[in-house]
Amino acid sequence: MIKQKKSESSIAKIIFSGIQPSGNLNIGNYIGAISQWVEMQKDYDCIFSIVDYHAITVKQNPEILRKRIIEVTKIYLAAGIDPQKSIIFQQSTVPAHTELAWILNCYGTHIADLNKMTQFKDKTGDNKESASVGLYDYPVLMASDILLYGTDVVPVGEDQKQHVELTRDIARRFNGEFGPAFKVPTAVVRKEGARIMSLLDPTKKMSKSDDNQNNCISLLDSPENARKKIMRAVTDSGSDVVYDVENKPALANLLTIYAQLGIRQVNRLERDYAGKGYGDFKKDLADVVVKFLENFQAKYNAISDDEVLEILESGRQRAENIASKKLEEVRKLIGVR
Ligand code: ATP
Ligand code: LTN
Repeated sequence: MIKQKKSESSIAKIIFSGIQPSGNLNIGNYIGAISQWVEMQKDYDCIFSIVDYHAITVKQNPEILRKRIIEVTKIYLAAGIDPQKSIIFQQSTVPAHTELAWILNCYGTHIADLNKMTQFKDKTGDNKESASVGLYDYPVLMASDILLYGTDVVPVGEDQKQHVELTRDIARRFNGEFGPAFKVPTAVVRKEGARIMSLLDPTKKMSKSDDNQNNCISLLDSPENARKKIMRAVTDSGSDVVYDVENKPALANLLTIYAQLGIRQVNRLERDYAGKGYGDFKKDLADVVVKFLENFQAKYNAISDDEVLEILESGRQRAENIASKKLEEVRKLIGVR
């Protein structure tokens, strides 16, 4: 029997994911999200967005934001997202996202849902009253991103699972009221590397919007700066290189980074470093990180801005084509058409 190509099959599953152009993307974003997207392209129809309207839920400098949209696109491309196969587009260029978000604000989302969102609580702390309404409503825009495309699977880091759960609730509620308009998506989180921790505090997530950039290795850090950050990363008491999240959380995090970027399993690393100390381990990890960054940045630097603009325009057209149909169906269901 002739094997059906994925694009000709009617059952190819759909993937949607996105990253905010809100800071310098780091190896946490790469390991937790982008690297699994690259693998998934083989088996799924993929849509990857640069979610700029999510980024403005906190203040952004317009000049920097404009630059970062191009930068994040280049990062997707350098990591191996193939624009011939997958759709790459900028969220704000497809207005269906914000329009559906409004409809879902009215149908499907309860205030009690948003009050449970831990990301909002973590990001605002004691300053909830002065946070933007957009930051509070952020998960509804994310639900609309996902639901517009009939998404089956949403590959994300650990911190985004709750938002995908909410998306499922919203879809079910809407479908319950108006009929089966939306597919109910599932979050997929990597088994290892779904939550890369800060280099200076292993109880905190490595975050691109952290004020202290020594917490993370940016994908565009100079290799030498990255080396320094690894050598300065905190370790735990003791000296044995063993994976023990409870008692050695900092080392466990470094082992995960090594395993993911160096493509060597953690238990193999434990064997390789038996009898050696943290110093040797960190030196080798720094080499792995430097090699990874050099390779990644060579690809990144070879991509021109013009190429990016062309890819985003073609992605916009393909995304718009899918999203506008779903939105029109929803408008009819709720009675505004
Ligand atoms: P910020 O920290 O600025 O709020 P972020 O670094 O979480 O943002 P996002 O754009 O919100 O970046 O996330 C992009 C993707 O990267 C998401 O799928 C998210 O789960 C994943 N991700 C972010 N940080 C990490 C991390 N430290 N480890 C693993 N995955 C991560
Ligand atoms: N909130 C996500 C970014 C994001 C997203 C999405 C991820 C916006 N829309 C749709 C997956 C699917 C984050 O990572 N902070």
